Amino acid sequence: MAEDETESRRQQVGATFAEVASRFGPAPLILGHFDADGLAAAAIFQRSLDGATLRIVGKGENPWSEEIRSELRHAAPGGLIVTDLGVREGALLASTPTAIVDHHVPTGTPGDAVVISGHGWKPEPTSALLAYWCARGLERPTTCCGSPPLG
Ligand SMILES: [Mn+2]
Repeated sequence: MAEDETESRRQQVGATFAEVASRFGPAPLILGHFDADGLAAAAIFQRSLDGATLRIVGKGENPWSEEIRSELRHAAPGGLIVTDLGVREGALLASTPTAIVDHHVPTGTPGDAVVISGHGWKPEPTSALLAYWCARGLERPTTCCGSPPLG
């Protein structure tokens, strides 16, 4: 892929995520896959969002299962980020701003969640790279001299 196309995708990912994050209430919840990519993505999101909590989704678990949906209803987070866990059919948690950040083959439409998917891009980004681009989208401009938090 040409360099300028990657740059435009990076900016688009950052802007899309910033829009969802602007609708989050306090204590957003991050759901992340337990593998290396999912953990890295989840760590980047947790570092970039004040007050965010983290729930690692383990082997055999699936966010779209009734078990985890029930857990989400009880947790009632101010927002939801679901990363490296696929894109499946149906809303995960009603009336909660949700970002799904992933690179696997999508198999459905997750309600009105905002989907940031790198699937099919060449080169295909990891979830952690997408998370990094999302975090960059939240950075405030620095007035002087400082390094950006995730620069
Ligand atoms: Mn994974």
